[in-house]
Amino acid sequence: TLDVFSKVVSQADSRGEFLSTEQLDALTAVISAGNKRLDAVNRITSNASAIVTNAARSLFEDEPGLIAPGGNAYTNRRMAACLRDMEIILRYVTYAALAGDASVLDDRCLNGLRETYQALGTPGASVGKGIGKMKDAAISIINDPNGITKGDCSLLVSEVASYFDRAAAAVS
Ligand code: PEB
Repeated sequence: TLDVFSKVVSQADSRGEFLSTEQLDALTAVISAGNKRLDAVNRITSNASAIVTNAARSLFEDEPGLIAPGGNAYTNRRMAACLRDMEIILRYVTYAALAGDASVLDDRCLNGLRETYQALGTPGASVGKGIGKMKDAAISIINDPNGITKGDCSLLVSEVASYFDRAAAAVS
């Protein structure tokens, strides 16, 4: 299959014409949407450890039972597993955001995760809450106008939000 650039070339060539202004404008829009996407993914990626740590801290503040004796995140080993899980989920969300497609998130991260948590006695609803906190942090980082000309990112933001929602729904 041809990418959008090759497609436009082949359409113009079949008419024996130069590329039209409309075609060039449409390709400019493709690039600009891609730049927004890369910027958003880069922002999440370079803030990943802060996003994970702050979300976990806030989750444990809301649900102190998780880190008290008997809680699923009690002991350093389980705390480490919990932070790692949140990092894994955030990583797959960034993959989906880059690809513009949830299938890598579904197939390689979410598939069977609910059952894994049930088997481990890990409260899925709490994982879901942690994911929601990562979502809020990621969105405010994407929307931060600092250092860039602020454009309309609403479509991209709702797409990225949908990947977090999808992950939370898969375990809650
Ligand atoms: C999923 N998580 C855990 C395990 C697995 C996953 C497979 C068991 C094996 C292990 O401990 O490493 N692994 C993880 C994942 C992928 C993967 C997402 C995707 C590709 O391969 N406990 C809490 C919080 C929550 C938590 C609510 C937010 O109380 C997580 C963090 N996950 C948690 C904990 C464990 C775990 C394992 C605490 C350890 C549980 C235990 O060993 O008792």
